Amino acid sequence: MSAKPDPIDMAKYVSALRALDYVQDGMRIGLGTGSTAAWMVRGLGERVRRDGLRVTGVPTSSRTASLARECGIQVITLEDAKWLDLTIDGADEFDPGLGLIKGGGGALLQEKIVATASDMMVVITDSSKAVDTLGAFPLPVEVIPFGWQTTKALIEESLIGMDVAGRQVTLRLNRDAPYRTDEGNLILDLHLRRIGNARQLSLMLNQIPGVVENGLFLDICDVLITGEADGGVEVH
Ligand code: ABF
Repeated sequence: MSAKPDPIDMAKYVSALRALDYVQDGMRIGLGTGSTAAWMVRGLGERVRRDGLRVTGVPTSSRTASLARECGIQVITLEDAKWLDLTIDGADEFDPGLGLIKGGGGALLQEKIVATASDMMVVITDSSKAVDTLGAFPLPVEVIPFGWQTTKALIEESLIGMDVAGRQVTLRLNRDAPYRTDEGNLILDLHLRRIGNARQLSLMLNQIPGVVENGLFLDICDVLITGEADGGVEVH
């Protein structure tokens, strides 16, 4: 791979390259979003170009689709693929049970659809994102624009009965406009600090009218790879 990472990115780079060991010729692969996943896409492109690896990629965001095409990876839709052999994606936070918080990059909906439509999910990250209990990273929740303030109020109300350490909910903004996902939806960030029962919270959130999906990925990650700035990697 032509570009080499600076020391800060080294941990992401080595975890991304280690994940490519799971790629086999002919695979249909879910391509994640974020800076760690971007290293994976570049590395995969290198193997397509240099080794003639024959794979197809289903991107989890428009940003990843553009990068994959630039890297010479054949991009197809999830409808074309029907099912995926492998998804490789990043994460914002992970716990000892491989529970994840994802969505910091605003692509949680497509990421969860793609990861769930895969035989295997490999998550690439670094040890700085390890927590004993999920929640330090604000939990992204995707909501439709219609009535979003009512949806926000319903979420705040439902958090009162939940085992969480914080209950602030904020609208994710990018400069002067609300953040829009590829589907044109909005992202609310839940500043919970500690999530005592992630499964219960996930089920509760997705019952609220207007909520499309939340960034808790539970029982989806099969293998988690953490990279270190010194070039070491650990497979969990
Ligand atoms: C993506 O990877 C998002 O779900 C998550 O926010 C992001 C992590 O980004 P990075 O790899 O840049 O830390 O899958």
